[in-house]
Amino acid sequence: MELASWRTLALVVKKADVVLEVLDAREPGWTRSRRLERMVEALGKRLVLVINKADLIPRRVAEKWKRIFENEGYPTVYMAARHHMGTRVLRRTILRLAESTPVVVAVAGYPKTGKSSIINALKGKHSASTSPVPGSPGYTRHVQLYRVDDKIYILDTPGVIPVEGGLFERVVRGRSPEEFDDPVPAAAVLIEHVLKHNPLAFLEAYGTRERDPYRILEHIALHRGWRYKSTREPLIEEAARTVLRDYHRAKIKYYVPPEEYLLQGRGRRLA
Ligand SMILES: Nc1nc2c(ncn2[C@@H]2O[C@H](COP(=O)(O)OP(=O)(O)O)[C@@H](O)[C@H]2O)c(=O)[nH]1
Ligand SMILES: [Mg+2]
Repeated sequence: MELASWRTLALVVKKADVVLEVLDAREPGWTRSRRLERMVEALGKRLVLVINKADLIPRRVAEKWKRIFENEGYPTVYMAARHHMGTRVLRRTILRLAESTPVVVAVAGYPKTGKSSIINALKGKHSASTSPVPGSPGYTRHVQLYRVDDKIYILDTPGVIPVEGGLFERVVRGRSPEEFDDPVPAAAVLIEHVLKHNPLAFLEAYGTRERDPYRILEHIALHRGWRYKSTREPLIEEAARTVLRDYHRAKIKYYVPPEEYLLQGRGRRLA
């Protein structure tokens, strides 16, 4: 299980030279954490912003996010870790920042942004053949250091940012569906937001043309035969949990125009 606390996160950051802050390409603004960035800077480590799940957004949009973040002074890459795309550029960026080699890399971010996928992508397809570095001092059984190549070592324990914020923020920052008292308002907020940016998102994901969040949840529940035993009403709570889960499994596609992020001012959008 991934334990999310700022203390654990700090322990991971302290062990690294370079920290990758993993963002969801659909919501790079909301999945950034100023608090993590300040911590990395305060501890004297180098930061790379990694826009992951870039296969879900147009390339020109990914390029635009990259330019915006680089203008803020952060080295930025975009990638699709699940498809092992972008790892070469990521490795090059890590090496460019390394003050000496081997460089130790930590992967941090909100839950479900793709930290484990990035660690696996860096380890390579033949991760069975990559072995932990034996006898590396200060590394317990739980925190292992993997050798990616001669120059790059990676911590196999991701740094998980604790999920905070309002309902919408908690949703896109990966709070798990089970952790919401009522998953229905959480899913409704997400659905409304997604529809604003991609009116076809739920047609593509669930085959429904409905535009009302509750009707979309009803459609999903009825389609899958989820009903209350007593009343036979559609079990929309189950549908809501499904939507929240599917969102993080990258089944729901949309993008936010980066111009919107610039207009709203970065200070307001970052925790
Ligand atoms: N489409 C897409 N899905 C991804 C990508 N990277 C990760 N995912 C999916 O996102 C979900 C969370 O990924 P995971 O690596 O477990 O995230 P973690 O919680 O940050 O470690 C999984 O369902 C992954 O398959 C990506 O680049 N593209
Ligand atoms: Mg993980």
